[in-house]
Amino acid sequence: MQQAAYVYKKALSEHVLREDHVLQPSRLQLTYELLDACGAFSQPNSLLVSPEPSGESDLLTFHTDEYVAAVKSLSRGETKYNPADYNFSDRGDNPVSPGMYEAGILTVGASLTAARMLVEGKVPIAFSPAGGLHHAAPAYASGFCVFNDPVIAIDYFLNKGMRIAYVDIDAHHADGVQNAFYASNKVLTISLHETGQFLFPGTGDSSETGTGEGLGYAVNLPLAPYTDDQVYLGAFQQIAPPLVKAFQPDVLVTQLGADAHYLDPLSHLCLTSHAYIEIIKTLRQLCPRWLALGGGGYDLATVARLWTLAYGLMLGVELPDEVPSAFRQRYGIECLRDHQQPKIDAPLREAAQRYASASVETIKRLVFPIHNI
Ligand code: OKP
Ligand code: ZN
Repeated sequence: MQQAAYVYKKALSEHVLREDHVLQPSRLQLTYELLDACGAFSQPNSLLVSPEPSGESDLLTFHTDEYVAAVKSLSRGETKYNPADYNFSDRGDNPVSPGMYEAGILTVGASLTAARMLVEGKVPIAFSPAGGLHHAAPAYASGFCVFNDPVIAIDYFLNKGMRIAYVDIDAHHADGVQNAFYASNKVLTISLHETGQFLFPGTGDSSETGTGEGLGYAVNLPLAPYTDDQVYLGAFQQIAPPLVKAFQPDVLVTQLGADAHYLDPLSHLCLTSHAYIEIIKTLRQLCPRWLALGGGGYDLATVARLWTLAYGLMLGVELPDEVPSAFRQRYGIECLRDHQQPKIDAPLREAAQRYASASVETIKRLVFPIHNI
């Protein structure tokens, strides 16, 4: 049986939010080409799947009728709706762009295709790198996200009666996904991110733990700027595996944003590929069914390297570090793994360690008892 599906087609990379926008979907084509150059798609246990757009009814499991109609209309260049009412603005994070509706339904379609393959038992692992748009709200765009494919995919699993654990390693708080399931004990959300004191969207304090029946089913692990591999992994390993194991999900959904890397221009977290590999290896062992989604990541070469490493691990193969020469010459990416580390002064490192430890202790105090840990 195939081990892992990669759900992607070139059209997902061709949408332009704005010429100078920091989120460049072309990173997805770069990732695809790097994977191809590394031979990932010719592994016998790899399945490359081309997605179709989602239907409008899929969007409506989370988004409002009015918002879907507004995105569709604005996407065509019409002036019936006021962009500002849905958090769109020309120079801001969420510009109105021609074709944004089609790009949105194709992205949601990719994540739903991946989700369906898991439910139908076609593969144990499915990766939708275009997905992971975790900030979109029911009635407005946010943080470069128009439609919230993680929530829509989780809604699909919930409709099959499944319990879902969601782990989000993007540098930004997974506010849209957390809010959607804040009162539910059928979805455990865990977000690790740079503290909202310094980074968009400003939420995700460790005191946010869910409400009502959902109390203890939202988990936040905020981290300080300059958090490095060792500090991150120490915190991650103490929180994510025990909680996911206690919850016993039917499916693990992960958002694998690559913006916690030290070369990323948007966050101040300082991970290398080493931590990223360890995280992926840990996630892989947590659940027999795994929907992996993409997410943030604004240094194009870093995104391509980290997601190539991730899909290699999903296939269970150790991809060679050295990038084949044709690709190296075309794109200047020499190795998949990092061979340099960020230099962090001792006082900053220690402050980051203290911050991480405090977040971990808060979660252990507020959340662990609810799961009998
Ligand atoms: C999306 B993802 C202030 C700047 C905020 C938004 C960042 C969105 C990140 N207007 N920028 O989680 O990587
Ligand atoms: Zn992010």
